[in-house]
Amino acid sequence: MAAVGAVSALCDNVEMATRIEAVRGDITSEQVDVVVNAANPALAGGGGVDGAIHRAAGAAELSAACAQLGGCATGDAKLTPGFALSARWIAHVVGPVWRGGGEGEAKLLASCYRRALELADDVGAASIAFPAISTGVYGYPRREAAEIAVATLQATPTKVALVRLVAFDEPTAAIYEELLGQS
Ligand code: AR6
Repeated sequence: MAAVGAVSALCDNVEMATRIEAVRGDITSEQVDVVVNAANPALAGGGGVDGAIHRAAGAAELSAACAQLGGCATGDAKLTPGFALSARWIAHVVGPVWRGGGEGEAKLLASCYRRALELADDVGAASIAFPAISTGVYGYPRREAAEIAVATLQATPTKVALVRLVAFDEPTAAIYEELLGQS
């Protein structure tokens, strides 16, 4: 799917000069240094964006790399090469399963965005693309998740110059655009 309706806004943290853009499309096509994957704690692959990334990166190689990592806690992130993706790296994050909002879901979701940025900084990445973590199979309401994504990315110091929020569906894209002050 082609990216349409690109919007952007400068991060609040202007001295970091981090640009946050929302785009609609398939994250596996992103031309960035780091693609973020919405994985599961076993890093075992799955459906949704995880399945798409495994297929595009090369399922055999990526699964073998993931198997070396010993899983990943909810709210944390782990890095593998991007293999056949244009991206050099994949940051596998594990978002929280939505259980009504009273079980620390917001903090865990924010942690995913922070940890992925930290790993991107560790490898000197200039650009990173995020899917709407937890808003598919894991059931996080898309508006609440988007608010956490944007607020966390705006508040987290990073050397990453470009952050792309990749929405797979139009309602998510519209929420990102609204939150970033674009139309
Ligand atoms: N590009 C960008 N976004 C996508 C793509 C794509 N190619 N495909 C789906 N999305 P989900 P979760 C969107 O379910 O909720 C997996 O089985 C999708 O529309 O992929 O964090 C894992 O292995 C939604 O907005 O991730 C875990 O078991 C967003 O990506 C579990 O699902 C996230 O949906 C993780 O669930």
